[in-house]
Amino acid sequence: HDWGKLLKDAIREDRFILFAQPVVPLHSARNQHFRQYEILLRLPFRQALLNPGSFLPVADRLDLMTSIDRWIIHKSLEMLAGCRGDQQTQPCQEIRLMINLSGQSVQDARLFGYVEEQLNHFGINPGMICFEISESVAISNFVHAKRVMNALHSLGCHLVLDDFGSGFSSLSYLRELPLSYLKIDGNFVHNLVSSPVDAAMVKAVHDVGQVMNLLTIAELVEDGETLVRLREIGVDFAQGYYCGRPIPLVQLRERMKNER
Ligand code: G
Ligand code: G
Ligand code: MN
Ligand code: NA
Repeated sequence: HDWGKLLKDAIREDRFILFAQPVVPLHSARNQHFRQYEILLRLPFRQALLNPGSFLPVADRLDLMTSIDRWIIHKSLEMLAGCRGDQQTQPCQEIRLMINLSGQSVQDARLFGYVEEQLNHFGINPGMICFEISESVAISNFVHAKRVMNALHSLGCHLVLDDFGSGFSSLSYLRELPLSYLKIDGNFVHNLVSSPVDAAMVKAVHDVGQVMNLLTIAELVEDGETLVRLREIGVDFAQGYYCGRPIPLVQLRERMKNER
């Protein structure tokens, strides 16, 4: 199959579908009305929905990632604007959308201008947007990553270092990035209950986050026992099938509209 053509057509013809997965607080009553969702990309193909793992590597090789990330940013902000209803007030103030940025977007000098323009166009408070950049992307393009993260932070957007721990080489660069959250790599979370080494890793990452005043998120939480352990460790947020499956973004928008 011609994946290049499929992906280019999908961008041009709006054929991707966005899902949203809740990132839920593990402790605080203070965050009860504040809801966060990670935006996840899916591609319809022959009556199925493909996950990013099966098509993003191709998109990356074909230099399509900046287009795809921009499409996701546009659609996510459009969705927030769409649940504003008739009022001219900020839409759904209590929501935050977490949007993944690829390595190509991190190196895109015009990404910042695009984000600023889209926020203005839709009248969205930048604090409602949080960009996720994976640790491996941030380390391998540190100069670019630092520049783009500082620029997005200066706009008022939040930042997550995603998959943190997978490239646990040095912690010193953490001090140089304007982060709000660390997302603990799911590979450690997944075996938290059965593996003392993985449990120690999760605790170590959380402790680093706490000392640096960063909120921590554990991903890939698939059972209640893991959730209990995460709460004991003190991790701030959890994400995974046990806490909530990804749902289509349009479904989330309807839910939010009805709650207004
Ligand atoms: O949804 P899934 O678990 O299959 O995603 C696999 C990986 O693809 C994720 O870990 C994430 O890094 C990446 N990914 C998912 N959605 C997006 C997206 O909207 N944009 C980018 N750039 N990457 C994404
Ligand atoms: O970019 P990133 O690694 O953050 O994306 C996380 C991916 O993990 C999402 O694409 C989502 O589809 C997937 N995911 C979310 N929760 C679970 C889970 O509990 N188990 C598994 N196996 N995958 C999950
Ligand atoms: Mn992510
Ligand atoms: Na992740």
